[in-house]
Amino acid sequence: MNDKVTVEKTDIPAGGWGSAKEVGAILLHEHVMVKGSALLAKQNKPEGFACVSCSWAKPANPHPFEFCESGAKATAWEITPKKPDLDFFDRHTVSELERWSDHDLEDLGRLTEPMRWDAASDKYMATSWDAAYAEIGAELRRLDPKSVVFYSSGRASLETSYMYQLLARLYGNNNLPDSSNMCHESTSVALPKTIGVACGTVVLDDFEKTDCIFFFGQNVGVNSPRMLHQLQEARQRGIEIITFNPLREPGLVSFVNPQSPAEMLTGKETAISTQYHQVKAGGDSAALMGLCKAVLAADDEAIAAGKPRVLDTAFLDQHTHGFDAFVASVRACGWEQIESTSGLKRADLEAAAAVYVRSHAVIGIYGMGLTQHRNGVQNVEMVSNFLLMRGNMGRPGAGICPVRGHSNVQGQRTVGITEKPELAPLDKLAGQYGFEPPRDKGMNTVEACEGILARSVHGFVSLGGNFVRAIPETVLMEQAWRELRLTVQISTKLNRSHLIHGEIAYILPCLGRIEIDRQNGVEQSVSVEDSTGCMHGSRGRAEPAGPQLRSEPAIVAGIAKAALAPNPRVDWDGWCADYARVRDAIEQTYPEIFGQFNARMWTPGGFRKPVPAAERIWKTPTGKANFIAPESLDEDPDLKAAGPQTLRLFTVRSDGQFNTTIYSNDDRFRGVKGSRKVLLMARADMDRLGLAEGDLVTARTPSQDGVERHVDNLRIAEYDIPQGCIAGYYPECNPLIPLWHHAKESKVPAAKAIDVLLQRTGSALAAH
Ligand SMILES: Nc1nc2c(c(=O)[nH]1)N[C@H]1C(S)=C(S)[C@@H](COP(=O)(O)OP(=O)(O)OC[C@H]3O[C@@H](n4cnc5c(=O)[nH]c(N)nc54)[C@H](O)[C@@H]3O)O[C@H]1N2
Ligand SMILES: Nc1nc2c(c(=O)[nH]1)N[C@H]1C(S)=C(S)[C@@H](COP(=O)(O)OP(=O)(O)OC[C@H]3O[C@@H](n4cnc5c(=O)[nH]c(N)nc54)[C@H](O)[C@@H]3O)O[C@H]1N2
Ligand SMILES: [Mo]
Repeated sequence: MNDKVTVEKTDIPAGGWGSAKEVGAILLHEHVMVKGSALLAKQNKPEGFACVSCSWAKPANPHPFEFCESGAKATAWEITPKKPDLDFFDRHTVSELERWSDHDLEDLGRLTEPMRWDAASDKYMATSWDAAYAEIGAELRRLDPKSVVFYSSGRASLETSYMYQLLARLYGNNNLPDSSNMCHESTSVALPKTIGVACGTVVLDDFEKTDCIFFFGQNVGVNSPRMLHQLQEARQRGIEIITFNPLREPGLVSFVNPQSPAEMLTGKETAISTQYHQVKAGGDSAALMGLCKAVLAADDEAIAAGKPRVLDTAFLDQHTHGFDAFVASVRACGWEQIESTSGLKRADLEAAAAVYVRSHAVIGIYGMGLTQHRNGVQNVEMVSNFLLMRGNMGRPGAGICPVRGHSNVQGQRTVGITEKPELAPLDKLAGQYGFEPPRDKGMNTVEACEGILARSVHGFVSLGGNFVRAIPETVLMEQAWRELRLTVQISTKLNRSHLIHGEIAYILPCLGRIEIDRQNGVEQSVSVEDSTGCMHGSRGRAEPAGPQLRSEPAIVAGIAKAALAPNPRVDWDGWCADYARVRDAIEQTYPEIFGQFNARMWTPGGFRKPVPAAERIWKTPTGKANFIAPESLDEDPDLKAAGPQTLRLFTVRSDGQFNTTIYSNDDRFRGVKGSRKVLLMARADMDRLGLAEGDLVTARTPSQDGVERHVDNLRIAEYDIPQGCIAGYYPECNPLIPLWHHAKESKVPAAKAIDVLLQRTGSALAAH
């Protein structure tokens, strides 16, 4: 149990010696000291491999070591020589492994043989690739295509993802949920409405030209640390960075560049945020409303004083739609409501707005703190509204910058992984491959879960990821998942989605992106899209973890050939023999984005896809950039709080994890050591609820639907966090999230605002 947990007050900067030490420690833990450090030098470099951690942009002129602590951990984790020994799966039943922790499962190392679950012994047993494909193909042919889901986690390359969406569509559905359904789907719904693109408008160059950065709900020091270089450079130019986050995240407070010898020796920190606003979880729409209100007030004053306008009226007239209605809603909203919903003071919001007003070019950056809310789509629309007021969109140094998660999550969407038929070039695919693609809407992540709960989904194929652990509603979902007829997991490491499994269950182990992918003796490369819409080539550099491993494209092709009738226009074997041919096919489907794909894929800094909003071309129904007035500032209009005892839980990541992959139980930056079953809580709430540091509690979601949702044995730790809010770790707290508790429109599970009640089950003293 977690009785050794400690929480220390930390004020450590991101980077610095702590970071260098962590890189050394993980290389050592994974036994890859020499191999690892040589490989890290190739990370995010031309002719090297694209990091498998985050999707932050890769500069044309990389730093000598264009990697970070998090990227080094992800690399070491993938290239580890550890693997389960030969009879491991013979010694352990699957039911027994279910009791293992997420960390211990993945810490077994790389899976190297295809395996099939054996019902009689309840064990995974090695099988051959041919036998696996044959049975999976036969089952898929037996199942109703509408009852099968093809999930992908955002790591797979553009080549694999393109082949995978084609597999689903040739098979007969658009059931292509993606990890982005739990992530930035709120962005992909909001931005097409406001500015006519589904992605950000900012590129690295804009960081050199910006005057001011607003930063909402993204933990840069842990989740996209390479961006700290841009932020540090901006700060050294005197640029203000204004942050909204309920926690004072060290990476957003200060940074010591581990790649600068001078800084490392002197310990000289760069302060990152110049203003830090500890907004309540779910309070961002209100905070942004306050910012917009203050901008309008400044404009009113300018008019009254006969000074130049604060609003960019020329831009507003020429380029936008809906501004008057938006202004009316801002004027109608009172400061009292803004203050109580955001938890911030009017004067503080006015101070932030004052910086905005005097800046010429502003970037708005955000992450999961905005998207994973009931109002997730509206939160993104509010950032867009705020930027548009002064024309901060589509000009140098200005724009919107959603920080995507997985290293190719944005790219998967670009090449057709989507459940929305209108977003895929179905006519093009029909012509190119001579078939009639399904035109009906497929299932996204939440809808796939609903289908599994309703027992109408029977087959589930996963291209990477750990679906069962990443989704909400853990208890009901795990029960229903076991009733699936077929589960197929294309994976690198053992995880919970393999142990909770269907009647026929396969694990198909694949090469990771860092490994050399040889097809017929020829080394292949793949490509990915970064957060700023730039495409990069990636070539594996490490020897594969085992001779039996197959590449992701080969596995997708293997399943396709076994499940589908032959189609002379789809040359699965030819594609696998030479991935350049897949890129040619991608180019044929998307000529505007991927023209000269093979020739351009090694462009330093990547080649960018067209982003019309970056040129002030608005591909919206109005032909303009649209202001959208918020519907409600209340984060959870339909969740009736169970009274003053209710706390709002938001789930976060630590530096010791990559999503459901848990490297360690420590959260170095937040000072939590020894356990992840911790709830961070304000002193005032502890006093109010009679809880002490170290107390054990059960967290429970106030039930409206008769479903019991709880997590036991969480330990209370005092923390600097807004009153009424508590923070816990993802995925440990996922059993608390009801499936229906998701963002309106985008259906992103609202993992950043979950109402919970706490019940004390043990005291601090009893534990020691
Ligand atoms: N090392 C590492 N890197 C990663 C990942 C990883 O797990 N580990 N995951 C990858 C993936 S898939 C993704 S999507 C990204 C995720 O990267 P982020 O977007 O940074 O996601 P989180 O860590 O979930 O939390 C984001 C931040 O939001 C804050 N927050 C919570 N609620 C609110 C709120 O209501 N308002 C505001 N303003 N802030 C809030 C939290 O305090 C936290 O600092 O990172 C990617 N990179
Ligand atoms: N409560 C809560 N829930 C959340 C979130 C949150 O903030 N809070 N965040 C959400 C977000 S943003 C996301 S993106 C999802 C993440 O959901 P997923 O993307 O589904 O999960 P991961 O944990 O990234 O998947 C880890 C597994 O991927 C496999 N893998 C690793 N590398 C490779 C590879 O190269 N190829 C293949 N085929 N497999 C590989 C390994 O087997 C590993 O066990 O979780 C979501 N869930
Ligand atoms: Mo994500």
